[in-house]
Amino acid sequence: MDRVMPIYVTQPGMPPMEEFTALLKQIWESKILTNNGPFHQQFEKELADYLGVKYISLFANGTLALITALQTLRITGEVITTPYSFVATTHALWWNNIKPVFADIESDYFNLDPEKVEAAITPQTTAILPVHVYGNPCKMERFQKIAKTHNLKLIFDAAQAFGVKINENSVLNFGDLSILSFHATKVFNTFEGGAIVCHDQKMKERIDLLKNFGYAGETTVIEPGINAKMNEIQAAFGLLQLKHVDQFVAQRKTITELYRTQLIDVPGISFFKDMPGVDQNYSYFPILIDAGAYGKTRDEVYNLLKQHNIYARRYFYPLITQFPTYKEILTANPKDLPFAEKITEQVLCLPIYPNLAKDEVILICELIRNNVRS
Ligand code: T4K
Repeated sequence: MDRVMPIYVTQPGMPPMEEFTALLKQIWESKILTNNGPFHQQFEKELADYLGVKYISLFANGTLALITALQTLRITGEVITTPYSFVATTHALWWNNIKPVFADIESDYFNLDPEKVEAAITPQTTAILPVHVYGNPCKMERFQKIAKTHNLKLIFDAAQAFGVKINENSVLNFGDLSILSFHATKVFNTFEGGAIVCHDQKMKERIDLLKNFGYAGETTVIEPGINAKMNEIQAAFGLLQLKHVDQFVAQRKTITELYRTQLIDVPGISFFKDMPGVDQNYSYFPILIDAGAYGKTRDEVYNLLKQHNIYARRYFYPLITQFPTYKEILTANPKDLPFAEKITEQVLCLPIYPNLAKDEVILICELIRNNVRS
């Protein structure tokens, strides 16, 4: 270990502290801490404008947003989703007593494969839950068509896709609902936080009820909702973050471009190109390590970086289907997920965050370059 300061896979972008303390003062004075307070209302409005969506409902975190999204649409039975995601995607189904059914991912951007989804539909299928992995949009129009043909609901897990647009239209405008995460590790954070995006006022009212115990007035409970509200401190922080997020994304883009130029000719290392027509958010920088061509395995590279106090992460390894919790209850046959099984063994997400220094990126790339067949 030769670095004193560790480099983690990410580090949150933060506004200047004095901007935040000014807002905290207002919270101390008003004593409104939560339950749709003034910062919550303002953030909801400004966030919808920023993202280019009609209706948004703020949440305490992305997992509660996803659990509530499924409740909102009254999903039951079986839902087809991806094994290549953060476990929260499937946990949200589990918490709703819904059986996850897994289909394989595509070879280009590792998102759920629409053709594999269509082949997996049964009479028990009620919905499709794709994920925009690393913020790269999945084939949304294709999924919309499949959902329409088979009369299924469509929820996008857009936890990693804050601000992403395709042909200048937010990815959040597709499907029945989309959820976002504003966790500390995301491009846009409110410490913890999340949201559901929907397309009409009635749906928003239902979501707002469900995240507040199902309360519709002092003495009326419509149905057993949950407490999933965002508080005033998160909302105030979010308002400030909106002023800085464009700069955070621009800094991430610069880092992405530097990685690409530094790693372009390393045998056995590959990475994504920008998707045509897409405004990316550069949330992750995943590389694939082909052990045959590179001469070392992904885990050897992961450990080499660790020895230098650099903490890359294997998002997403293991696959959700490989966790004992799911392995035991699933009917998924690993042979049905050959591409996901391959990618999970090769992927490594390199550090990327707004303040990551150029020389740190170069050091990481030199370690990877010098390690090849050494
Ligand atoms: N769906 C998808 C597709 C998701 O990716 C996620 C979350 C969700 C749903 C659920 O949304 P939330 O309920 O979380 O809002 C992280 C995050 O906890 C998780 O939010 C995220 N996905 C997932 C991909 O990654 P870990 O266990 O890898 O995080 P952790 O604590 O190891 O953090 C990574 C590094 O970041 C640390 O080594 C240091 C740095 N860090 C982390 C935190 C928390 C900081 O510098 N400051 C911090 O406060 O899961």
